[in-house]
Amino acid sequence: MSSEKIRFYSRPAGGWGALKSVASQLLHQDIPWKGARTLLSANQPDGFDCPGCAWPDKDHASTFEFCENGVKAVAAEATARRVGPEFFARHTVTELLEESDFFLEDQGRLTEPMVYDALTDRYRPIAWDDAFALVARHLNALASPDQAIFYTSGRTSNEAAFLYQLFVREFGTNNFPDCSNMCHEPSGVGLKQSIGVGKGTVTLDDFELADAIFIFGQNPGTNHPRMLGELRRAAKRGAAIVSFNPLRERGLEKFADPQDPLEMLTGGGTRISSDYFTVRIGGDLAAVMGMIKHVLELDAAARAAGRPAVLDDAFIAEHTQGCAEFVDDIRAQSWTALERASGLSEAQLRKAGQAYADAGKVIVCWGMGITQHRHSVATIHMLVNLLLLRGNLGRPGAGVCPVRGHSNVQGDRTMGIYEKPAPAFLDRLREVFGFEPPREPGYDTIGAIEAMRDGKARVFFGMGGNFAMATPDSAVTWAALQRCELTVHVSTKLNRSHLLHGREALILPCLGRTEIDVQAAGPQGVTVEDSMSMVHLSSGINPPASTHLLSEPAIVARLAAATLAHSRVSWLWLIEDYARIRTLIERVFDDFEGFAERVAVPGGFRLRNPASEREWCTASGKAEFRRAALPAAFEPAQGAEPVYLLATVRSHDQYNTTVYGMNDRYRGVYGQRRVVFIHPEDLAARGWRDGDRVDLVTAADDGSTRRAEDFRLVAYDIPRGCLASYYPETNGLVPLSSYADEARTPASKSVPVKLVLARAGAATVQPRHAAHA
Ligand SMILES: Nc1nc2c(c(=O)[nH]1)N[C@H]1C(S)=C(S)[C@@H](COP(=O)(O)OP(=O)(O)OC[C@H]3O[C@@H](n4cnc5c(=O)[nH]c(N)nc54)[C@H](O)[C@@H]3O)O[C@H]1N2
Ligand SMILES: Nc1nc2c(c(=O)[nH]1)N[C@H]1C(S)=C(S)[C@@H](COP(=O)(O)OP(=O)(O)OC[C@H]3O[C@@H](n4cnc5c(=O)[nH]c(N)nc54)[C@H](O)[C@@H]3O)O[C@H]1N2
Ligand SMILES: [Mo]
Repeated sequence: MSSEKIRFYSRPAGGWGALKSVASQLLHQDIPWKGARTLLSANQPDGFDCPGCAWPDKDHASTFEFCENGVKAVAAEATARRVGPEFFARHTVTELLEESDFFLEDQGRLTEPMVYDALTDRYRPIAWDDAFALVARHLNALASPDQAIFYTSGRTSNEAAFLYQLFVREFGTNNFPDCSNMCHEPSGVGLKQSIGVGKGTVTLDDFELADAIFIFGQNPGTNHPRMLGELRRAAKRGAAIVSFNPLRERGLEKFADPQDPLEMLTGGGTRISSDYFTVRIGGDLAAVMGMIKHVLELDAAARAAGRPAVLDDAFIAEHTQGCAEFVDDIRAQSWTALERASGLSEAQLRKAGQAYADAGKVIVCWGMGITQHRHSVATIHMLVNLLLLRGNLGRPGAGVCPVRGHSNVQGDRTMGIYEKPAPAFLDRLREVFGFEPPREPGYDTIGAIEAMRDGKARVFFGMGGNFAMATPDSAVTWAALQRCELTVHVSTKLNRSHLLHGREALILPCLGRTEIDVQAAGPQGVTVEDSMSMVHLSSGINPPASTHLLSEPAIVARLAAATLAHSRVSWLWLIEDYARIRTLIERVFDDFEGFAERVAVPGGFRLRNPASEREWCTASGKAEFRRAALPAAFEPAQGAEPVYLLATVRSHDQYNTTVYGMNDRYRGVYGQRRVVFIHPEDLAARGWRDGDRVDLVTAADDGSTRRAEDFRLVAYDIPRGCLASYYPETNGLVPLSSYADEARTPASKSVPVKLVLARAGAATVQPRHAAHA
């Protein structure tokens, strides 16, 4: 681990830095170089799907495409480290709570089911059957099935997710909070309203045809490194790549492909973005409105001069509704208001609008910088509006691309992990399985926390993930979890959620996706769906981390068999051969017709996406122009105690709540994570210096004090009034009541905070770091 320092990263993303980082990660996980290649060979036609992210692979059959953070994700699972019963015997839970999140995960893979023993304040081993009996006893003792909560993180396979939702619905509830609630929920909600499908419409082929690719609020160099391959090819053939991001992200600026000998030799790279707009946090809605305003003005001028229109009149007439009112609305916006809200000048907004108008085919991508605000759904509507104006939907080289996070988060939703299931889907479950599924909507993530807090939910079951650290308002959430009668986590690694437990608690260790899963019929594969609706097989190739591990489908099936005395489902028979589960999936979802044959083809198959065929499953039967009010411009309070907007983001060395290391190479941060990026003039305005240490305090008048202590200020190229810091250290600052309208995704990219100088003496002297503006 390197020591604390801040040093501007001047090289392209990727390149030798990436290779070096991989080598040190393998060393750290005690993985020998020899054999590392097979161990890590993700995304091969007959191997496993990379658990790193949901970005697709060309035909899913390409030779190993190098991805630094994919390697880190696989290495973290393939680690030689183990956290077994001896470890738990040595440490009380109270002691472990003192350790960092990095320490907890870094202990290695969980090896045996463990139960909490209140007498000794320790976890001790428990037999699988006893563990299932314990959960069953709690579930069956509840006054109502709605008192139980079933969380899902997004690595769970289609087969496991399908069984899980089936079990929970037969048990009797729709309480399915999932990581999607904190992630791309606004994309699902907004797209469904606008174009009738809550998913992206493009494929990788479209990336080869697009004339312009717009990237809003996404950091692919860190979070979807394989996407840089597509962007690099697009840039090389001259496509415009336009980025909107308050931070200058290295991966969006320049990238050197570790598989390109020339770029590696010369230390050169390919420029990625042709234009980069450092929009104010939360300012994208206004920015896109500004782009549209410019496009409308271009169109009016063209028509007046007798030139061809800029808008696609035929598409608008045939396929959309609401255009006229929408256009009036945008025309009525003043440039001053748009400038204020976006933090960009009229000239910049016009330039971005021009890049859009100049391009024949346009793709719009986005990530968490768009979805984790109060007005996220409105922003997504606006992105769709922009595309609709020139018919950039449902044709080659154009469309929407919400870039998903977890590798099967999209598939989990497809399989029915959703707290508001459609009636038709429930009808189908009833037809196929002969039980009456619950009809009432269940709790989402925010709702689940409130229900536990208020004593309305008593059992928490987590299928993967790290609920305690991923969720907002940590003090409230932690107390809520601790109020439960029983908390259960199906996990691969130790994390804080295991330590903030209910009166009784279980840790159930499972196989990871990279591992061989042997059932009665032999080794099993599972299926996953990537960010572009491609469904394909994934088969583990590594020996399991421990002989005691069960697969996720086996855990669900055995729990269901233990819990449901008169089940209509032959649980244990189903998991003998996962093909049997796929047969059921095929019977429930029409889109999976011929599942077995279609998924056997290398690369798998694409689920139908009506919007990409210009079939609009919306209320009106058309693609809808949707109007949005400009959110009140955030005015940093002047004076002694200014309020800033804080975005909580990922470093280069983490996977969500899993911290792999203390560096964030591309942002020049080494050996530390408690940093806050701030504009140099905002520093100067307070009489502070780069390197000073501060506490962050949420500016909310709800009576609670939310404080995160001792962060190092780092002067950075970020708009004034905006701050960025890492998740999950800052999750305690996000109020539970602050979330996206309609989608209820925590607004973790726009937290109003004040800065307070940390106690004198806490500060350590750091070299001064010039902002690289
Ligand atoms: N290595 C690695 N890969 C991952 C993950 C990981 O943690 N590590 N996580 C996975 C998951 S679950 C997800 S959802 C994705 C997340 O991938 P991303 O969507 O890239 O996630 P973040 O790092 O949270 O933030 C993205 C960007 O939003 C910018 N941003 C912040 N506020 C705003 C704003 O108001 N407007 C705009 N335009 N930009 C803003 C930030 O500067 C940052 O560059 O990655 C997935 N892949
Ligand atoms: N402030 C703030 N909060 C955020 C975000 C943010 O940007 N800012 N991002 C949000 C987003 S986008 C997301 S997706 C959520 C992520 O929330 P989660 O999905 O809940 O969190 P992860 O950190 O991905 O989960 C890590 C744990 O998953 C377990 N695990 C890993 N692989 C497997 C597996 O194969 N099976 C099982 N059963 N368990 C496994 C390990 O035990 C590990 O400790 O966090 C959200 N929270
Ligand atoms: Mo995510």
